[in-house]
Amino acid sequence: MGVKLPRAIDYEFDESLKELRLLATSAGAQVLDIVTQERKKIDPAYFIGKGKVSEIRAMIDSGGANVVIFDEELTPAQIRNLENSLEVKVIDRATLILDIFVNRAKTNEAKVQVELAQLNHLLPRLTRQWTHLSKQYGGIGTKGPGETQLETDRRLINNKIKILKKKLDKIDKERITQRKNRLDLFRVCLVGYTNAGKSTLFNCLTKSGVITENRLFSTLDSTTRKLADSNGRKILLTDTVGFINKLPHHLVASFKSTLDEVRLANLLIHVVDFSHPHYLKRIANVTEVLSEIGADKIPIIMAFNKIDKSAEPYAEFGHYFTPDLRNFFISAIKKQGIEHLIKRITFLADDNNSA
Ligand SMILES: Nc1nc2c(ncn2[C@@H]2O[C@H](COP(=O)(O)OP(=O)(O)OP(=O)(O)O)[C@@H](O)[C@H]2O)c(=O)[nH]1
Ligand SMILES: [Mg+2]
Repeated sequence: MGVKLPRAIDYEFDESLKELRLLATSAGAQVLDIVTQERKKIDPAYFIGKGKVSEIRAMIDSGGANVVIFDEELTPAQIRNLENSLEVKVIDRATLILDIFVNRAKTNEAKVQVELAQLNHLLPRLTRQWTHLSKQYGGIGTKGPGETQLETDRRLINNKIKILKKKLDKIDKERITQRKNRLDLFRVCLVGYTNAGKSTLFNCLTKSGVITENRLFSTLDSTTRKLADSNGRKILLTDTVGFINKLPHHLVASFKSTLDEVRLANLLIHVVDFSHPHYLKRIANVTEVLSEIGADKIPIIMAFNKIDKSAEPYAEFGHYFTPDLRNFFISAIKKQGIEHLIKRITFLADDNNSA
């Protein structure tokens, strides 16, 4: 379900819904229909108009959908009202992204980070319906005297958040020690929009076999390896979680320890899916997140990927031969343009070492 407000730009609205569809299929859902509505402003009680709610209800009754996903963030009251009227689960974009994260997280660190993000997301949205929480997080005698179920749930979540933060602090400390051991190495991080081809490029540059997939957020855990073909130089490459448009701030914050890796790198390679029609907008999204996490002062190279698939006449861009050599046009799959990129990385590493 997408709601188009007067300020919305046509292609951005369509793009966002297309992405929501991809997110839904990445989460394992089957998309039956996409419903949109143009509104002057959102309805405080239902987000959409009452008539639209009835229309969706009729679609659910005839088509058998069991979840409705909204592209925008919903308030707890809106979720409750919608669920009462539609009698199916109602979630928003952030919850969907979190769902994908939960399923993808493999390492202990990623799991703790995702659980923290979930709880931070859940806390302000707690309503009476969350009575199962005391079972999940509590135990015997968890309900304090005179507490309502809601207060108990809030307290349990806050306690759990404290525990998870402590766990993360411990993981953070281990990371800091790890990083100290790597201080004399040149550290390069691959960053970029989800599905841009970061992991494919990572495999190509390090000759490893990280999972790459044509779905959103296939990588959640960061992996670090040595750059191959670096002629004995000590260069470390890290593959990281992808960014996405409309990623809520608290979600970004929960990935702090993963993103520290980015913040503390000597060089970032911003991987762009050059075959995507709106790659410029995505570059802007990624640049925004980089500045949000305080990584906007780190030297950066642009790697325009998937040139094998792109209709853009990249050679005419002339970037190839700009004096600072910051732009590279590559195909990670076909291994085109990779040697130029490696040359540039090793040059910058040598430059850094001699400085
Ligand atoms: N045609 C083409 N496809 C590519 C290229 N590089 C990557 N892909 C495909 O793009 C999809 C995403 O690649 P990944 O390497 O998993 O992308 P990612 O940036 O790591 O994605 P996340 O981990 O989900 O953020 C896969 O289906 C890759 O096969 C390329 O140079 N050309
Ligand atoms: Mg990846």
